[in-house]
Amino acid sequence: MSTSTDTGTLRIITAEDDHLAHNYHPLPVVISRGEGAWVTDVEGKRYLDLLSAYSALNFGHGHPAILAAAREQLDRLTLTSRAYHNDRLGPFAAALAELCGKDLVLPMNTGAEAVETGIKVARAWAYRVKGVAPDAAKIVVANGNFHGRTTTIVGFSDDPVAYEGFGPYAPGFVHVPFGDAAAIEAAIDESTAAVLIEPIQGEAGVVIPPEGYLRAVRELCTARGVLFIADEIQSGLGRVGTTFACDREGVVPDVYLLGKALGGGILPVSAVVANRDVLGVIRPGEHGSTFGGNPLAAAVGLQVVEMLASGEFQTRAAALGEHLAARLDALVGHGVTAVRVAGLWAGVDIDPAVGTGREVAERMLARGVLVKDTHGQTIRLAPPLVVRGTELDWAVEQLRHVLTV
Ligand code: IF1
Repeated sequence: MSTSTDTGTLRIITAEDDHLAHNYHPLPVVISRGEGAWVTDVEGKRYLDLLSAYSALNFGHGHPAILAAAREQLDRLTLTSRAYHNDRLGPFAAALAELCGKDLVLPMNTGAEAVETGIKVARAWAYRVKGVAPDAAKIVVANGNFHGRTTTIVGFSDDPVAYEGFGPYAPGFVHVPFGDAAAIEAAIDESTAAVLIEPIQGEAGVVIPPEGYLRAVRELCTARGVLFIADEIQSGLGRVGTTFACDREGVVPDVYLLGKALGGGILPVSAVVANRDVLGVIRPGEHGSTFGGNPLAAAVGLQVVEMLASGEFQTRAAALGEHLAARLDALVGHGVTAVRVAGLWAGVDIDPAVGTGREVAERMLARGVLVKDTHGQTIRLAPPLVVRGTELDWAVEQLRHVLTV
């Protein structure tokens, strides 16, 4: 970040105040270009991007194969609405269904739309297949969850910053502690439609459940006739060293909620993926969106799925994640109180004696590294999966420095 008073950075940030709602508190940097794991600001300063737009940039800024797919489609056809077929959606749906080992795909745009769609599908399945009494379906959710920003979703958040002032809230959600399968077992009853969890909680600070938790949830849902819905919008698509975070325990949920990186870092692409006995409950005209399944999204999404099919990004994330974990672990007791790492995804808890997560993020910004704080003392690291080991080493070295100021 430049320190001069009349720089492009400060002028642009100041000008934003005239016309931009204050629903964020961004770090004081104005990014203008991106390539791979690096971005450049309006002053020409380069930063290593360790946020990847919250894992929407798993393949880095401007991945050539994804850009090529987007450019080719931009010149052909970008939008038809689902009032008609287009020649890109079918191949995308087939490839994504195969990646997930499922029958059907319902394409949407944002992650929150995928979550809302998952809630509607679970409720419709409960009434039309399971036989739950009308309007009585309940969904078990975890404390510390983050599933998006719609009023329904924030209504089952336990973070006051997310829900306060946005009531009244949709009923039908039951809260349990994250990582406690016995609590889920106790919460399930005859009106339970589904269990909706992030396999690893992102916004909570990369909170990894105890080994065996996902298997226990899978077994419980199977035994009790309840849908296991995995929100893999942030944890999925290579981030944790496997295609999905559920793969870490060899677990297949009934429903995958996908988003973020599915759009290749170019445009919003999300999807709900499940077998026909679940997604088949949705009838024509009951759900959709103007842009859901548009040809441009499908072309980009197909390219992303093809890139994941080989497993190279997952293998890379797993190997580099071990590399990163070893270096972050060495910081524990030296300004860091705890580290959690899954693939190329880390939550680092900062010792309050050093400062807050935001203060560390600001110091890292000054040293050319973009990280994001979450919930006070934690910073989250999520580099693009194309990052190099030497770049991770350099970034951790910058962190070591800012922890000792
Ligand atoms: C913001 C948080 C992360 C998600 C999971 C659904 C969604 C998200 C597991 C909704 C979105 C984003 C939203 C973005 C910041 C970021 C975020 F800090 F908000 F909580 F990553 F942790 N499920 N997460 O992580 O997807 O509708 O945004 O496409 O709202 O500031 P979306």
